[in-house]
Amino acid sequence: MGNQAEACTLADDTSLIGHRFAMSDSNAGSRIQSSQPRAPAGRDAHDMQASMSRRRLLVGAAGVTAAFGVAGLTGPAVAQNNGQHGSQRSRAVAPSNSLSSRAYPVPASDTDIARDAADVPPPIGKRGPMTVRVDLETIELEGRLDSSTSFRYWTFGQKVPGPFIRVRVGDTVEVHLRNGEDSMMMHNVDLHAVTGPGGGAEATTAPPGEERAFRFKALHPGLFVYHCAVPPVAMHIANGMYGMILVEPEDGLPKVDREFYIMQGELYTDQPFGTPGLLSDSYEKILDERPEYFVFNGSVGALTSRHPMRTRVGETVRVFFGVGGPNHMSSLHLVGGIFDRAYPLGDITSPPLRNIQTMSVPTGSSAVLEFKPSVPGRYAFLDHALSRAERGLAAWLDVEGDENPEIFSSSV
Ligand SMILES: [Cu+2]
Repeated sequence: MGNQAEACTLADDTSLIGHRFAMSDSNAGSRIQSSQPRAPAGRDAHDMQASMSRRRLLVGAAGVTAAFGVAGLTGPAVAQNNGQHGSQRSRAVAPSNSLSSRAYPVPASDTDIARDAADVPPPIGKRGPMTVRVDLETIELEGRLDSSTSFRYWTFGQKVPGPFIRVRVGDTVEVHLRNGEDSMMMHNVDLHAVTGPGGGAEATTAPPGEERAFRFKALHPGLFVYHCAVPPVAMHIANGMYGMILVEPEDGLPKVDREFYIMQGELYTDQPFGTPGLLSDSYEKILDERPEYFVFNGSVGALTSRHPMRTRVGETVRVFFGVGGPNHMSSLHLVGGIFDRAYPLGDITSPPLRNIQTMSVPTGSSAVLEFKPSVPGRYAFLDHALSRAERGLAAWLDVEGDENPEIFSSSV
């Protein structure tokens, strides 16, 4: 295919532009497939300035589309953009490599994109099936990645993960996706709870400033991942576009005292882990599946120093856990705790596994974990692939209450 041949010659950002052309086409399906970007050749790190250049280029590209029409998108037109972008990119300097940035340091954004794990809507309760409207807004924003590091996230609702959606089996769900005015990219949503083409992705693909909607019937109970599915899908997910939808069974889930919402993801930055300043995304590292950061709920410290989970001795705890990925599965472990019940793969209707030390959760999947802390203290959720703890992956559960020396005592 012509487009495919062109895409081979393009650097990543330019391919995204190509994709944006494709997505403006009403017959975009085949073009989406054919405009998959390839690994960039020697891509430089780019900073916000470069990102803004990309935005200008995208706007410019849209103009080209209007002038020539998508059918008229020819090799030379794309090559022109590519050349333009190349010159922009050669001027882009990563913050960490810029000498002037040491003399005039710009503080990293402290905007908190981390979703509090306690941000879970209440159980559905007793009711029959009904029609439920879900509104999602996709927002791109610079947010805190670590104490002195920020990143330009792509989000559902300015938080990572996106909002926890809660419906009942048999519900008709009307999903409205609005792409923010300031977005640079197309976005959409593929919900794994959907039975239908693309999980709703094609039906919700929206350019900046526009809204799309579709409707589905929730046929299967379970805990399902949703994510943006605009190509390159891995990049949209890596940059923060994932969340979960719980489809409760007819009688709901057993009552517990606390419910928490945690998702694991990876961030691929041009700059090495720990570099201060605004970091840029690395498409090359995404293709190589070599993340710099592993995070729970979007950022380093999201569920430790920022929003630690809290409970009390004797309370029942349920964790809705999912892996956005895009590439690395999780070996979820609670240090100093054992999961009384674990529902693998988001299956909440089969009998649970019992007495589980570490739960294996694939990407694009989930697990429900239940336990009752009996000894106070600080507990940590980790991926037992423990190198990832050195790259940001940890969450704290603080348990308050009376000591229970019969079960645990540090003095013998
Ligand atoms: Cu997206």
